[in-house]
Amino acid sequence: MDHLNELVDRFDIQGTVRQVKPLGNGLINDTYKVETEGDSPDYVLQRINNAIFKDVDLLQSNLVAVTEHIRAKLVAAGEDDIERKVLRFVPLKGEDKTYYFDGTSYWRISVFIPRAFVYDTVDPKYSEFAGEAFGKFEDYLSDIPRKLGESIPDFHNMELRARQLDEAVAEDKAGRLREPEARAILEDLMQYKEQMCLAERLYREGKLPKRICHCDTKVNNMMFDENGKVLCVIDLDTVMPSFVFSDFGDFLRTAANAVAEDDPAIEKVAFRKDIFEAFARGYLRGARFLTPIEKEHLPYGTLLFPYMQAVRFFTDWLNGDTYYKIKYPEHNLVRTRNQVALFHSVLAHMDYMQAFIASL
Ligand code: GN1
Ligand code: MG
Repeated sequence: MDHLNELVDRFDIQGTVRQVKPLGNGLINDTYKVETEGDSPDYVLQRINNAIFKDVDLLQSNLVAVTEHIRAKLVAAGEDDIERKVLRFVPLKGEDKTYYFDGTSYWRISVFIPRAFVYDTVDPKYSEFAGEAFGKFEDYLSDIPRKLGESIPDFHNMELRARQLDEAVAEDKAGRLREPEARAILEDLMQYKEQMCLAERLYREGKLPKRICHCDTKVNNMMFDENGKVLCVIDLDTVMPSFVFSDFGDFLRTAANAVAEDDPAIEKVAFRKDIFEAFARGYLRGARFLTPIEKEHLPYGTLLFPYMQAVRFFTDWLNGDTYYKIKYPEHNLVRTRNQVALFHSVLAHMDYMQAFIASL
């Protein structure tokens, strides 16, 4: 039996394993599909990226708390097909723990959701479904009794991201600030720093709440059924307390950009109003708990995420590419240019977005 099969055998799964094979193309964790014989469920085996998620115990106890809470809500609402609507993590044989440390890596297993589809881009119709599903996801978790930890501390804290940029600039480890373009990008970003750190200030003033958010609301972190209806929100590693802007803004950062986040053709970068309007409509239907200050600042949240991502990509560029996987030497610079362009496109839509949100 090879190592993967041995790992699977530690977990309390049903059925007999037929094969273990690579699944998907995630950038953070390594993922495998575990196929079993006959009618037993299949499973997903993952190696948890322990360099990014340093406290695996906290991470897994967040995931169990979140999925159990959502499952209880679905049961209470009398939903059918619940096993396809929320992930289930499998404990080790004879233990409550849902992860295994093999001396080098941390592993976990969840039940594979059959007949489900994942997409990388959305049209307005799917954007509205996604908005409602992410809004509902936060709504389900708005009364979770267990206090969740931050699986990546201060993950979406703009003040921290700005500080990390300041440090990268001070050190200029890769000598890249010599380039006039890098200095121009820096100057541009710095102009908006105070404005973009608004959420942390409102929080300190007691005006803005933190809630349990998904914090990685990409279109491809959601599964659809065979009829195009949202089944289930996945990729829950970053579920943690944050501002609702995390989920609203990060979705639109990827879905409402006319091109991919690393497309070098920055003249094609544009904020898509049709995707924004559909997503906002769905989200406001799902996120029934929103306070007026949260709703009013959704346009700010839409602007914040291209900004934060530009800062993060640029910081990594200055640091010599140590965080994000790159496919070619200038990848982080190309990503930065793209996100800066998106930021400016969103900025030009602030009044429009405010009017639209107020109309809902
Ligand atoms: C990372 O690997 P992926 O694409 O799920 C990052 C996100 C960034 C994103 C930018 C843990 O997510 O915050 O928005 O890259 N995740 C982490 O593409 O840092
Ligand atoms: Mg992901």
